[in-house]
Parts: sequence; C-alpha cells; structure tokens
Amino acid sequence: MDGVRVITLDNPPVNALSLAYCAKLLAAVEAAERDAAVEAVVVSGANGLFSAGADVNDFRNELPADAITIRDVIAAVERSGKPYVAAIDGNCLGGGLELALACDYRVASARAKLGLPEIKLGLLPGAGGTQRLPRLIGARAALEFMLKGSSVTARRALELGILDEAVDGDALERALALAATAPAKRRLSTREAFIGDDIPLQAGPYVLAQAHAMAPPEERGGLAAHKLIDAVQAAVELPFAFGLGREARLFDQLVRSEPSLALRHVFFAERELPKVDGIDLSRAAANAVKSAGVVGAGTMGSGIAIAFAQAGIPVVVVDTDDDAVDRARQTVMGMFMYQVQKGRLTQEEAWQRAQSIAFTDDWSRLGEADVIVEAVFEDLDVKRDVFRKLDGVAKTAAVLATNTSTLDVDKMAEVTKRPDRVLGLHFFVPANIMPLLEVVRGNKTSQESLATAFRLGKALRKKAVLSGNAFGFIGNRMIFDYLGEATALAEEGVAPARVDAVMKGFGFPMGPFAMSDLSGLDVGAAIAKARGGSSARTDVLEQLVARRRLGQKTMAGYFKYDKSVGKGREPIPDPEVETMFADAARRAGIAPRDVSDDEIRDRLLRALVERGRRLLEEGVALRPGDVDIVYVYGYGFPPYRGGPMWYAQEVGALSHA
Ligand code: T1G
Repeated sequence: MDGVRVITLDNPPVNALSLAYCAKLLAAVEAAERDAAVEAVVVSGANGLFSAGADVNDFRNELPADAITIRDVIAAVERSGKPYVAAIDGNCLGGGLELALACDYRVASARAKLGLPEIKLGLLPGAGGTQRLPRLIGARAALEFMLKGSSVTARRALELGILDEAVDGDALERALALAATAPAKRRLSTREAFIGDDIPLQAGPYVLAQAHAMAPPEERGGLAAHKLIDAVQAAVELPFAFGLGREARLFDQLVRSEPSLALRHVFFAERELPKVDGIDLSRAAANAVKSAGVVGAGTMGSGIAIAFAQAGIPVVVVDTDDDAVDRARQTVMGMFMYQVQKGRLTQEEAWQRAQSIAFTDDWSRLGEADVIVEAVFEDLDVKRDVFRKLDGVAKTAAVLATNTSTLDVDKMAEVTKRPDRVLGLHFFVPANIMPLLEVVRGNKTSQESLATAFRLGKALRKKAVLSGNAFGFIGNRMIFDYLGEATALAEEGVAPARVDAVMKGFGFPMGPFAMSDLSGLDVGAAIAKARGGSSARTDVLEQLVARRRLGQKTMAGYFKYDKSVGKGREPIPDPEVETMFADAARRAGIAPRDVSDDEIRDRLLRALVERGRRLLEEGVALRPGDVDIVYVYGYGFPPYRGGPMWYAQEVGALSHA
C-alpha cells in the first residue's frame, strides 16, 4: 500500500525480542519516522506468530548500560507522529503484546492467541503493559488478565477490548487497509486509567486491596503478583510517565528475585527435556500417532484413554472384564460431562470425544494403533503375557508401552520380536490430568521409538521426561527415600501432622503422610516388600495395613478421615497413630528427640536431593533440570523454588539436615 511501511518481526523460532533484535527494530522504527513517504506503519510477525515477547535469556545477566530493549522500541513508537497498526497472527505474548499495545490499532486473525504470561516467570509485564492495559480495558480486567497470565483467543481479546478487530481472513491484509486510511493516532499513554466499565474510580483502592487479598503470600509464590498489583495501582494513581518508572523499578526487583530465577530455570529445563544424546527428540524422525490402544480399563487405563481422547487421538480400550468396562465407560462420560459443566467443552465436543474411545474385548481391534499402552495389574508375569499377545496383533510400526511404575521394561521387551519398539510410558494418577510423563528407555529401545514417545507427550500436553530403566524410575525412586525420612522423623517422636505441616509451609500442596494416605498404604507396603523390605526401623506401616487402615480409601491411614470434613479428604491427626509410632520406637530403642521445623524440612529435602544426585550419577536421570521437572510437575514441589536440585544448589540450605 502506498505510504504504509510494514515492519516484520522476524527472529526465528519465536520472534523473541532479544536485545540484539531490538536494536534492529529500533533502527527500523526510526527509519520509518524519518521517511517522509511513510504515512503509517504496520507491525506484523513472521514464522507463524507475532512474538513470544522478550528473550528470557537476556535476564540472566545485568543489562549492559547501552542495551536497547523493548522499552526503547516502544518509546520510539510512542514518539512517532505516524499511526501504527499491529497485525497479529499466532502467538502474541509478553513484550510482543506490549509492543502491540503501544500501537494505535490492533487487528488479529481468528487463530491468534494473546497473553501477558510474565507472572509465570515470576515477573510482571515490564515494557508498559501494567500501565497501558488498565487504560485500555480497565484496572480490574487488566489485573485478572495479567495475574492469570494465560493466553486468550482473538475472539476473547476482542470482547475484552484488547483488539480493535478479529478477522477470519488475513490480519496483515486488514491491517494494511486500516493503515491506508491513516487512522487518527490514539495512544493509550494519553488516556486515563479506569477501574472498569461502570465502576467508579473511587472503587480503585477496594479492587486493588481485593487483588492483594486473593494473591498468595509473597513468601509462598505471590511476590510477583503483589508487585504487579502495585504497578497497576501506579497506573490508576500516577501520570503515565511516573507509572512507567514505578513499573520499571518493580520489574527490576522481580528479575533478581529467587522465585523468578527458579521459575525461569523451570521454563528452560522444560525445553531441555527432549534433548537426548545431542538430538532434539521433539524434532527427530518419529511415527505420527493417529490412533492408540490401551490394554486394561481400570483407573489408569481409563485415565490414559481420556488423555488420548482429549488430544483428539481415537483410542481402543481392550478389557475382558465387563464390570471394569462399565466402570470405565461411566468414568469417561463423567469426565467429559464435568468439562461441559465447567464450560470447557460443548455438549457436542464432549460427545465426540467420548465416542472416540471404543471399548472391546477383541484384541484384534488394536491392529491399527500406532501406540499401545498396557495398564494392567502391576505383576510382571501378567504384563509379559500382555506383551506376547500385543506382539501378535499390533502392526509392525506400533510402539508398545508399559505404564508400569516399578517393573523392569526390558523383561517385557524380551518376550516380543520388537524390543526396539518397547518402552515405558509412566503416567501419574489421574492420567488425564497430571502433567508428568516418564518415558522409560529399555536397553533396546530405538531413538525413533523415543522420538514417537516425546512427540506423543507433546500431543497429550504432558511434560515428557526420559528415565533409565531402573526401579522406580526417577520420581517414585526419590519418593521412597522422602517417605522413609518422614517415617524416621515420626519414629523420633515428630507427629505426622507436624511433618506434613512443615512441608505444606514449604509450599507442597500436601505433606508426605497425607500423600501416602492418598496413594494407599497397601501400595506403599507392597512396593517396600517387592524391594526386599522396608527401610523403616519400625513396623508401623505394616501394622496399619494389617488393621486395614489403608489411607483415604478406608477413611483411615496415618490420619483419620471424616465425610463431614473436607468431603472425607481432609487429614485429621490421629493420636492412636502417634502412640503406635511411640510404642514401636520404644521397642526399637529409638529415643524421642526435639526436632526443629528447619531440621524436618531439610532432612526431607536432602532425602530427595541425595537420591536425585545418585540417579544422575547412575544415568537414570539425564540432567538436574529433568529431576526438577519431575518433582515440580509430578509431586507438587513448589515451582517458585525451582525443584529439589535447583533449591539445594541455589539456596544451598539443608544445613539443618
Ligand atoms: N525467550 C527465549 N526463548 C524462548 C522464548 C522466550 N520468550 N519463548 C520460546 N523460546 C524458545 C524455547 O526455549 C525453545 O528453544 C524455542 O523457543 C521454541 O519454544 C518485557 C519481560 C511462544 C508459546 O513467557 O510460551 O516478555 O528449545 O518449545 O511449544 O514484559 O515458547 O528450540 O532451543 O516453547 O511452539 C514472556 C514463552 C517473556 C512466552 C511457543 N513470554 N514462550 O511454544 O515452542 S518475558 C513468554 C512460550 C517478557 C516483557 C517481559 C512458547 C510459545 P529451543 P517452545 P512452542
């Protein structure tokens, strides 16, 4: 279009607005300003997206004094005498959206996704987002958008008022047409911030106070939230330039904070996961998974089937037990109807997904599956039988996976003619919700099979972590030591409720004893037995199992449970169990002692860290970051503390252990 200059963000793979790239961008904005033939500017993105925002790598070090950042680019757009139109396609995140907010108009394609996810990195939008968004959509909506940090669709962004237009066609084409009419400039910086449609400015303090009240405490992962709210308060109370300065100061406090360093570690550790032996398995040659099979319609099997269905992968579930199949059908329908009630699925989508799960007792129906996961009883002979049968019915290229949590993958591979296509896919209960997936490599598993597993993990929206084929793999192997240390503390006279309270205070959603009650004490006892006996110095666990105190499922385990309290899931301290520990400890000659909270925390964390170090030495885990991802996504380790290995290295505490 005559008179319209297009500036294209093009910095593969995600158009990250790195310092180096911002220098180029600033030059392009200044050139457009100087060129009298340019009457308007359109900013668009190459590589299938607008921009992923600032390059998070740039925050590792102090910024050089002469660094050119997104703020400089945005200030140049701000100063420009010419109208700017943002043409948004694909992801428009963080500093990318802040750049778009500095434009006069924002046009997006229907497939665009917009978000300010900085809070997930322990940061706040530091390039004017906390000042411009409240001037565009109001402080209350801006707080909700930035505190959640999730992306929204173009349609939702239009409803919120972030976009001027959401087009079914090409955003760039529409933006060029809009720019050609040289719309009047309407910079957000010249507007007053408001609280919300028909919410008076006087309600500001209340809205801000409510946001603070709903955010977690600063020491429990809420630091960035509280600083972000302070930045929005500046937008409401101060002139734009002053608010921008306050935002910058708050951002600087966060970028050096421990929670942000930890969260940025998790961000990059997650992206390292598929890199194995120098190959990025997420991009290596792999089989596309167009259809799947599951053997076993129990809790795990139906959860895995739902995970496939949620990813749009049709799945055949084989089980000869009619009762199990009936229960599984109900589980499946219940799950999808729940998502309809939650507004996540339409009735039609739920129906289609439920229909994509076929139940049968006919094994030959697995013949088309690209991946088949067995989730039958945790017994090696039973599983070996399943692999023998699968070897006969599955197509040649199919990957055969076991969902075992403790058994030897090689023992299953050896009964097949395709050990190169056998591996472990260890899902965590509930398999359709828990984000962690351990991919267990057998000694004959091929790279192509591993790549298929990692590709599948991404399709299932799981964090796939490679594990060696050793007892308990990574997560469960570490949890055994963690629970063992918790038992040792109880034997020294520390009440289970106090051990759990200390670990919840550290940031875990539940403590070790409540976790044991949730997974079932009989499960724990059976695994300990399979490993040649428990490491505990007393037999309290065995006593509880003998009395059928198996945990939540029997309304009593280490704690008691009462249906009228927290729907029967709230752990209630039980003096009887504390007496059992005291008696057993006395018989074992263990003297009770005073143990500080710090010692409780450090001994339990040290149990995780020391086992993690051993798993790295043994090659069961590839990197410390992999172990951190396992714990953050599989066991509730607080992400703002980075994971056990990060915490031990960075905080170096554990001094009371
Ligand atoms: N910085 C640096 N590298 C990034 C990056 C980023 N923002 N985003 C992605 N990468 C790398 C990633 O490490 C990987 O590298 C490759 O790109 C592909 O990523 C001032 C302060 C955009 C939805 O938090 O959400 O702006 O492994 O595997 O699955 O206020 O990447 O190839 O070497 O994730 O297609 C805010 C983070 C930054 C967005 C694409 N922005 N990124 O997902 O690919 S802070 C974010 C994502 C900020 C301003 C503030 C996703 C994606 P490698 P990928 P994907």
